[in-house]
Amino acid sequence: MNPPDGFVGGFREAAPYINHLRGKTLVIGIAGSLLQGPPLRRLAADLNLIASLGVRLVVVHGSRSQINRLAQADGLTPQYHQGRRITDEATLQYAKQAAGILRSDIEAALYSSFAQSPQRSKPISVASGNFISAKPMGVIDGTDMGYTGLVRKTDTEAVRQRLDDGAIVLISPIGHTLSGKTFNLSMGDIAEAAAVALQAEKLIYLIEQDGILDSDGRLITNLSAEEARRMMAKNQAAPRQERLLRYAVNAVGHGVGRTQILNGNDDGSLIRELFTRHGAGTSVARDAFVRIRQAHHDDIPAIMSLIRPLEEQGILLRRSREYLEDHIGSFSVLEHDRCLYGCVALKTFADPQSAELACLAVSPDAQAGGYGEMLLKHITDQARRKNIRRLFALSTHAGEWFAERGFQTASADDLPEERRRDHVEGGRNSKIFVYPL
Ligand code: 1C4
Repeated sequence: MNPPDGFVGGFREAAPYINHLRGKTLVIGIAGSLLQGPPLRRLAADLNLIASLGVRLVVVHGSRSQINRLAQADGLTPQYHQGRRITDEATLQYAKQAAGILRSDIEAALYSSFAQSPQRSKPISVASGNFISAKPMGVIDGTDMGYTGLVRKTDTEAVRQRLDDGAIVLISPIGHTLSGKTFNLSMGDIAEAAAVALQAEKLIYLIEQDGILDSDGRLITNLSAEEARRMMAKNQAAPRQERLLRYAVNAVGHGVGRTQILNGNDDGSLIRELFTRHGAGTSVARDAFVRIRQAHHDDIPAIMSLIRPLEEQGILLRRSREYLEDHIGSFSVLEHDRCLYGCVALKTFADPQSAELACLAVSPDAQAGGYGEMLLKHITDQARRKNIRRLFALSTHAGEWFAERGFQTASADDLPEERRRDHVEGGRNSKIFVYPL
């Protein structure tokens, strides 16, 4: 086995994601608090890099913390109703001022990160403009929200034109009405509306927490729209997190592929989310019915009918019913609409740092739809949680599939002792792959 090579492995893992995202539109909403100092410089560098790979970027910036600072400098206390800012005349001026300063700072950061990167002869241009029209929020429960507005419409044609020209589109949280009035909008609203209007591949929110947290403060990595709705119904999310969940659910319910909520202070989180299997933060997906879960004894008949034909073709090892009954705890199954479409097992060894991805199968009628990739991600996440450092896979037919996903070729000598014995005695001559975690 070659020594684990972080760069080569990482590059191989990233390549399919780079190909997939080229030409796709991402809408990225960034909290105002991240848009200064080192976080802004790092984000600008990452945005430049992503745009240079041919990904179409629409960036929406927030301005909450900047508006608060301007108001507080004048001795004013920001007023909120139901978590929304009440915008009076003075606050509207702060909002305009903050938007102008932020736009200029972001442009400067994008420009300077370009200047430090060797890859281009010409900076990626930044297009801003009146892409968003607004309407007043009005009076809520007797409280006049003043110049706080809602998104009326996104000018998708204008945005698409700028994206076609190769620009990064930058949208400020300010909108105008046809009668020429200006309203203070929320970054979250605009990003959601733009993602839906543009039918974006992903809507991403960069915030100051790791993502959506459970009641014990632990990161929830995956939520279906249905699970997110349940969390909101049971008031299990803090108010600001609940708002993000609502945006996420609305967006995926209206055609956006996925919503991702990430920590923008975590250096490289955006790159990890887009170009690694592990991803980052919380992912909210539209499909409420596809899920991977721990297998139960009741699943054994369905697992057997999935794997028997593959065993007969010599693709999978033979596993008796007794074996499955004894080892069902190491199996996970993928189900769609309560039908089983895939399975995988994590086999552990005496060496606690090594494990094997085994018995991976996706039903023939569901192949090439990403289920194999989902099962692989599930098992690498599970292995990481168990502090496993090397994930092996042995295969007679699917070597390319693993190589394309960042696995490296290995030899029998690299396998844990007990697996090496079985491999040699079994005489299957399977190819051996390893994925360093
Ligand atoms: N080789 C290369 N590419 C393949 C491929 C293959 N055999 N099968 C599918 N692909 C490509 C598709 O063409 C598609 O490419 P595209 O169109 O996107 O460019 C892409 O992969 C689809 O990716 P996906 O994420 O949608 O994948 P799924 O189709 O959902 O699932 C499986 C991929 C390989 C899991 C699926 O095709 C399948 O179930 N195949 C039959 C079973 C199989 O080969 N499983 C791999 C087992 S290796 C054994 C054991 O029993 O433990 C043997 C151990 C031993 O000692 O030999 C394992 C691990 O279970 N080992």
